[in-house]
Amino acid sequence: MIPHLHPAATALAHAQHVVVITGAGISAESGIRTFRDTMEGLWKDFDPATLATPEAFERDPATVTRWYDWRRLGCLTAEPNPGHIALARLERNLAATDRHFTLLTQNVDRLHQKAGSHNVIELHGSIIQWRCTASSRTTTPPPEPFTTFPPPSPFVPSAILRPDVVWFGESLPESALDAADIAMRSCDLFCSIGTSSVVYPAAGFAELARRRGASILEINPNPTPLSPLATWSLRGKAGDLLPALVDHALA
Ligand code: BV8
Repeated sequence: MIPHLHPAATALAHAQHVVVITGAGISAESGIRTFRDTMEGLWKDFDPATLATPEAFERDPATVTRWYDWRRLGCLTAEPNPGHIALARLERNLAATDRHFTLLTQNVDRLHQKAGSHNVIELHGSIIQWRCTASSRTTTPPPEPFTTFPPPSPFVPSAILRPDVVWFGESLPESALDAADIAMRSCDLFCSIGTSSVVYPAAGFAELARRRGASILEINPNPTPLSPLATWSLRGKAGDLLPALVDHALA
């Protein structure tokens, strides 16, 4: 028993609607670098915040699609870790006891779905899916590298494909925002896991939950701007703390 988990585990055991938001940190233990980790290797001279923009894509679609294809292939071969698996277990248990669970993710790697999570709202889209720049039709490319950059669209001869993610300066999908809004209305426990809590509007959900009187649990090895506002801010890795927390909550 990890004593400092106890009050958070009790809250998890009694919550009626748990809303979880995850960031790149929950996928770190699956070998996927976080968004603000220093870039290394091929991409060490690039800054994700500038590459993840429509302007960069406009200026240099070959480099941007090469970077996303490299990340896409890493996501396809990555496996969910105990943190992802604990959240899928928690969702199953809450559903079985007539309670609610909503998973908001900023991640584009689809590891939550691979771990068995069902009610997943992808706030920033998915790198596994790509979109035609002319028709906006989407396709899931096969699990091998593109052969030309930027990749041609299979739908419109003159168009190209882009990753179906939300770039900086782009709006989040209306459907995702609407689903998140509905979940936040009845949320009584909000868990922020593995995110630096600096990107909006995603980082605003924790503040909204707090204003509405929900308890806030944060799991992160490092402090974030959310930490001083959280009811409990647990310093540690998602892959270590989440399984222990869910074990105690479901015991
Ligand atoms: C928009 C997809 C408006 C692509 C990403 C206020 C309101 C609205 C917008 C803004 C605003 N203020 C500023 C903005 C603009 C901007 C923004 O927020 N900028 C920030 C930097 C200030 N927001 C936007 O542009 C958004 N769009 O609002 O549009 C609009 C309105 C009208 C019309 C047009 C437009 C769009 C934002 C989405 C951008 N896309 N990703 C891709 O993946 O390439 S964001 C990017 O940051 C990531 O992908 C991720 O989704 C997001 C957050 O990062 P984290 O997931 O937190 O990752 P990070 O590396 O930062 O942190 C990892 C954490 O894990 C760390 O804390 C670490 O300690 C922890 N950790 C490490 N190991 C572990 C761990 N935790 C647990 N366990 C471990 N083992």
